[in-house]
Amino acid sequence: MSVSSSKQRKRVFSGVQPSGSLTIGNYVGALQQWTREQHHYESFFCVVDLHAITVPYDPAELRAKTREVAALYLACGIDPAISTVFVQSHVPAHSELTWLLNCVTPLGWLNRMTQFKDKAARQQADSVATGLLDYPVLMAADILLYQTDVVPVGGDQRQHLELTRDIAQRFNNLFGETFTVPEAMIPPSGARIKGLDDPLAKMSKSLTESEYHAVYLLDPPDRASKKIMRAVTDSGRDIRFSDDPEKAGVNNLLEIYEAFTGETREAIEAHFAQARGYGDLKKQVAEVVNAALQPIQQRYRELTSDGHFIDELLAQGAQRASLVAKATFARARENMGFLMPPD
Ligand code: ATP
Ligand code: LTN
Repeated sequence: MSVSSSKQRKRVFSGVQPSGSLTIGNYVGALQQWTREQHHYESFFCVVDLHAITVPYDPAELRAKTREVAALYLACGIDPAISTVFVQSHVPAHSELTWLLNCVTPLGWLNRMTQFKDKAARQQADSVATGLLDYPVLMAADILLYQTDVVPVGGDQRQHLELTRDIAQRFNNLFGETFTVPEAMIPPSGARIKGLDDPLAKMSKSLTESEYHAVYLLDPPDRASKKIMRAVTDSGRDIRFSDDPEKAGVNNLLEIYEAFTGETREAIEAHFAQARGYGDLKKQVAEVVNAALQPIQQRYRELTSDGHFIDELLAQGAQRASLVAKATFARARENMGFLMPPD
């Protein structure tokens, strides 16, 4: 595959933080879309390690999860022959462009971000890192460096995408046409899978201690089933898609079923009209989830059995990504009035 700094096709860019083990929420919101869209766009899939250090973390865990997340991209179907897979910190232009964008981003725009407010509220006020507030500017740099057209993400990232567009437009107005203004691509259903233990909260890979919150992509089938069988529902029997917060648990299970089977909502409701209560629904959700996870886990084991394969792949990915990122960064720097550095 050839990658050049000028665009032959429309581009996709997206990333996941190595801040924990990937969940079925990450799969539905991100990876499922990526594996489909890589055939239509020139694609860059990044393990965003610089984002994962914006909250307290353990260095050994970061190292292990960075490799694990990269291997899971491939295990879920990202094809390195057609897509570029790399680690954010391997391409220094991500950090460098962030500084330039910081200087065109009004502080008020960052103070409004709900993810910042949520994550900051979980920590002691005097230990919240400046990087947590600045997180969306780093994300904008990720996306804009690749002249990205489309960003496939879950519904929780909509606000960050709007901010990226605002930053790109402001930069282009101030300094001349420099960045493509990207669009978000959010799946119509499953945009926000909820916690199994708390169906009003987003399923997250790092924000809970509860064993029954999330199904992880590497969970063995009995563990995944146990979590799904214990999912919080309500005291009724009606198995239908619904916006009623009382029915959020059943709705979440149905959305998971929908995302993993690709069936229509009408077909799913008709299918479960005969079910004997929520136990039956849960059993069938567990079956479709495990059927999808098994081949992913098998490929993951194969990919990680050779200790160097993933590192080599990431080294190649960083080279390809750097070609594009360097060209955009040079243009941004020049348009902002910096002297080109001596060779
Ligand atoms: P963390 O809990 O560490 O903040 P996270 O689980 O929310 O992380 P991210 O790395 O922030 O995961 O997100 C990676 C991608 O997965 C993003 O596109 C995000 O929108 C998507 N995603 C994360 N959780 C969900 C979810 N529950 N439902 C749908 N998409 C999700
Ligand atoms: N903030 C994103 C992760 C992320 C990302 C990106 C997603 C960082 N940089 C660039 C798409 C494009 C999240 O999902 N929490």
